[in-house]
Amino acid sequence: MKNETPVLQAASLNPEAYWMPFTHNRYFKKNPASRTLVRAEGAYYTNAEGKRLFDGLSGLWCTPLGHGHPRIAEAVAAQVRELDYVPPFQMGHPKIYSLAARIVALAGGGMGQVFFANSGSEAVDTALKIALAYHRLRGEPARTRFIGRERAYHGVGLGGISVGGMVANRKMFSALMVPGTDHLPHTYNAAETAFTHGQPAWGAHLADELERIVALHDASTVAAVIVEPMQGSAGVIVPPLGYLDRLRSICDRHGILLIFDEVITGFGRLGTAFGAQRFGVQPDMICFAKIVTNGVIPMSGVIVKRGIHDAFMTGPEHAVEFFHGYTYSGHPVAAAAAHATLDIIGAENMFERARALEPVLEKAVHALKGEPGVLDIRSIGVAAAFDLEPLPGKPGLRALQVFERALDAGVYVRFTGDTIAVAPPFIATPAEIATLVEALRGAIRAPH
Ligand code: PXG
Repeated sequence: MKNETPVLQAASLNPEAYWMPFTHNRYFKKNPASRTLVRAEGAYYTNAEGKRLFDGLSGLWCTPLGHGHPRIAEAVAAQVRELDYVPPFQMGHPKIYSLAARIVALAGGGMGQVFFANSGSEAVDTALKIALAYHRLRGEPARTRFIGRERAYHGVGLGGISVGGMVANRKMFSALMVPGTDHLPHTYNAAETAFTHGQPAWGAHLADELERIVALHDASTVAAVIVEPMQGSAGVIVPPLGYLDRLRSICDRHGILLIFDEVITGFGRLGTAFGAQRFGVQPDMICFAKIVTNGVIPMSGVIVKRGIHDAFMTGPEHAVEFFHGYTYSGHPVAAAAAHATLDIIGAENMFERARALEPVLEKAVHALKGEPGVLDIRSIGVAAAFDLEPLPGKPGLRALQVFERALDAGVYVRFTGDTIAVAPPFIATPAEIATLVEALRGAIRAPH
């Protein structure tokens, strides 16, 4: 009986009215059943054909504790009954106070406050606005420029695409870009770093480009530098050894804020609470989202150094200090999901499990070296990616084929361009990692 439900649903699927984000809509809608998910439990999805799929990407990098965790489910249900919504402007609720304190404590390093939003994109745009206002409040209103990086993904807000570095996400919208942004070069160089395990030894010098960019515009015009400590969407581009430290010292030298966009790396993906800790570099602000609620309820935020927050706390006490926020900032149901997520991370030693899984994933995925068309393999934490040689004249098709064959073999992964990325849940077993990678090996080897 239980198995019949998905099959019945498959027959009646009609996604016509649904405009899908970041998806080849027409291709998808020709055959939606295998990619329509109807159930999730632990590390597995079930699709509308009734097939179980290992969740090789933790949803979209966001569900590492596994799906349907009873503790989160109960916390959410109880919160809906007790206090389902609180207006965040001029009102508050206890769970968001304690959540902010927990997140500040996890971040350490002089962080003092959290400003909540709902998506990574909103967190990024919030951080950029904080940076601008901060400099203005401190009497340096000319500091208006932002410096992002090539290949960066900072979401789809107008600020995020301006500092982002993905051409396809920017080219249609150039008229809306935040003026005055500039970009660091990305750190990817296959000739120097292909098949590196973890952080490449080559590339720290690319941080010195920041000196050049700052000199070009003059430091007095630069508000902030924003980078993902590890570029996730671009295909797990791992920072070269010493690179982030150099960015930090250049920012310090010129009074520029350093923002880490930790939407993917926050809350354990690299085996530490934040990438800042993994790489030993302290930013001035951290953007987070995704894992903070194990993906169950949308929530994001910006963690700021106490000094940044305090710069806003001027003027009459009855006046609003920062004209920014969202209807769902600090939503109580999201706060309940986040508390439960942090409880589970503590009770089930999830950061330790992520650290234990790192060498397992690294070894398994690097064993794909030598398979046909595999040009590079990268890995760090519980994340890895490999690049495939594009089919002649058909960029992207090869990775799509690998993705589809992997689905047939019972594993869900991410494809983008001709890159395949995996970010399995922290609850995955070594046997499941082996199955994931062997399914990918079969998918790579199959003729196209
Ligand atoms: N910053 C970073 C670093 C991200 O990875 C965002 C901001 C935007 O978050 P929202 O919640 O607005 O989507 C992200 C999102 C992928 C992939 O395939 C990654 C993301 C989203 C979709 C796909 O790698 N990260």
